[in-house]
Amino acid sequence: MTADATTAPTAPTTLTELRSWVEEVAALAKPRDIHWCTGSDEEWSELTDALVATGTFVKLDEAKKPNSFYAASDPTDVARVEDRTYICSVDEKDCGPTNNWMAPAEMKAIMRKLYDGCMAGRTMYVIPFVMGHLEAEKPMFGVEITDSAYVTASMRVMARMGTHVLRRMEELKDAGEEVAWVPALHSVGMPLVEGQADVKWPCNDTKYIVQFPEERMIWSYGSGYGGNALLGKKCYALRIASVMARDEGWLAEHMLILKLTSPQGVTKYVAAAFPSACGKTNLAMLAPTIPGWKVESIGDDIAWMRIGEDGRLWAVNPEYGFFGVAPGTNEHTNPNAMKTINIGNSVFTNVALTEDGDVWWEGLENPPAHATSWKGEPWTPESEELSSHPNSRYCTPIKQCPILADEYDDPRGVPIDAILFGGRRKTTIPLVTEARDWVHGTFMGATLSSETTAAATGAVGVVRRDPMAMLPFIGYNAGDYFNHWITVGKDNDAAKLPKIFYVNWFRRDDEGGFLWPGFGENSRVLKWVIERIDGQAEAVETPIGHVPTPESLDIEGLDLTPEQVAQALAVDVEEWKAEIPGITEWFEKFGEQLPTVLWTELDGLKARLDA
Ligand code: GTP
Ligand code: SPV
Ligand code: MN
Repeated sequence: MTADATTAPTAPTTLTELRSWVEEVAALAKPRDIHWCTGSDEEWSELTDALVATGTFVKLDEAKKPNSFYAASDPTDVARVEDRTYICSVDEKDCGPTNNWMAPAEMKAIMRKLYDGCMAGRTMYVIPFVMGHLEAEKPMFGVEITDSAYVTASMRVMARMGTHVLRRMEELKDAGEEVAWVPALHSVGMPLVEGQADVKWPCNDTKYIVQFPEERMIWSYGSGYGGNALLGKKCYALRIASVMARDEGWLAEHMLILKLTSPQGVTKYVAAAFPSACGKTNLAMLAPTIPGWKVESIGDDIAWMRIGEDGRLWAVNPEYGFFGVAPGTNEHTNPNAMKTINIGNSVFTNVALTEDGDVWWEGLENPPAHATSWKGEPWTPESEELSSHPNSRYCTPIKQCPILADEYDDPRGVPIDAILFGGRRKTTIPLVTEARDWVHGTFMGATLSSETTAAATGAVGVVRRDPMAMLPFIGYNAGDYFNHWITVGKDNDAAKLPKIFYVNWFRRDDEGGFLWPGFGENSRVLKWVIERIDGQAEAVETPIGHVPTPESLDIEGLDLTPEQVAQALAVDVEEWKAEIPGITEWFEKFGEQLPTVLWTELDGLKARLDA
């Protein structure tokens, strides 16, 4: 349904607040027209046709990747912009030392100026969506307004959206319920004057990714890239949802969710938090190398977890698609991701385009003799430059995943047995460590460290603290967030809560090679984790927690020497002593806000290392 901006009152909804918000935004941004998204197949075709016409999309070969499209971004708009991301809480203290802050009124004044006329010459899309299940007890609605057809098409893959969501909101309202929804405003920030030709990837050098936590509102400007522009994902499902979760006693986390079934048919559910580009998607879709074990996927990036009536921690994946890192994905590392994307209905951004209408990226099998790089330049395997940006992505429907667990569709979610924290560290952190208890596990999460990746702009490979892999996504004071984790442990029956582990797939040997083969072989670590939970596997107690005895980790058929395994598992007291000043400095940032039990954990660690 398309209406002239000035006729917005004919908006196809009885939700008066939504209508007035859309009118208000249209009056400010002055789009050429307004399109209320239905989510239909026809709409997808119209959108993708239009994107092909403007050159944003290239349609891929129908036989190779049905109904799929290639896009290359502006080379300056390739990743999340953490330095342009703000938590505009009313009180600066609620933003905390790890986020950027500006007073809400000040930020709104700046952004209103930017939004004034910013959609000129463009269509304004209104996208009603729900994160999580429409049948949830309290559906988590949102409405994104965007002037980007690329964002609209991508939102259709990543979130449940369209008329059926709008109708559900209206139904609930008609039934007398209060229908809350998160207004999420996005513009690429590139108005078109009369007669001005569009560019393939409109964006603006000025970027703002802004969360107003008290108002549960998102304003984004200047970028078309995933995490900056698909506002249901990081902005809502993590930054805003983490604030809701704090207020309501649940957890919104940067975690994959997987279902693991043993050869005996025993099922367990695992959630794992690794920083961006550190292995969540790969673990979520893991193809086990050990006989008889089975992994099924539930989510690859975000988990919403609530304590159930049974006292256990139940997790749902609020998303509807995968927005996965392309480079490194292949038939060996992630066969299930390959199957998912090969079904089609996908968008590939900043990879290489081959001459036969397919996509390619570093790490994929069969390099093409010639291709067009993500920068639009001719590329061959001899080229010095990469064919694909390191943060190039595929955007693909989760329903196409051949190992999607049935439980994905259950609004109650799944009861989590184990939580894994992990990062990318060349040294120090062993392959796997079990926490002694919830507080110790919270300490592990709070001190999680990882080398930075291309998923965010800025230097790559720099070790930084990334608590619970949530550093860029905690919508409030990280000290309060640690406290929230401690409280969840205190208020609930420890025996029913998940056990916490810390993993590192990225430790290196003296030659710089990975000590652990990773990917499907990580099933061996999952097996040990499950056996620990069931009281079957042995462990050695070390100053940092329990690590596997050499015999307890199943390495049958693994192409590693016992020395290599020992190196992967080693706890080097000197290396750990060297971590202490960094952890101390990290904790000091939070002042009064840091739970004292975390200082106690640090003191305990120091004492054990000195013993
Ligand atoms: P985001 O989508 O940014 O949140 O990333 P993610 O955590 O889902 O990471 P993903 O699974 O996409 O992996 C990112 C990169 O790490 C890819 O290049 C993978 O090939 C690589 N990787 C994933 N798992 C492993 C592993 O077990 N070992 C090694 N060496 N590399 C891995
Ligand atoms: C991440 O960076 O953690 C991602 C990609 O999952 S984005 O959606 O861009 O945040
Ligand atoms: Mn992520």
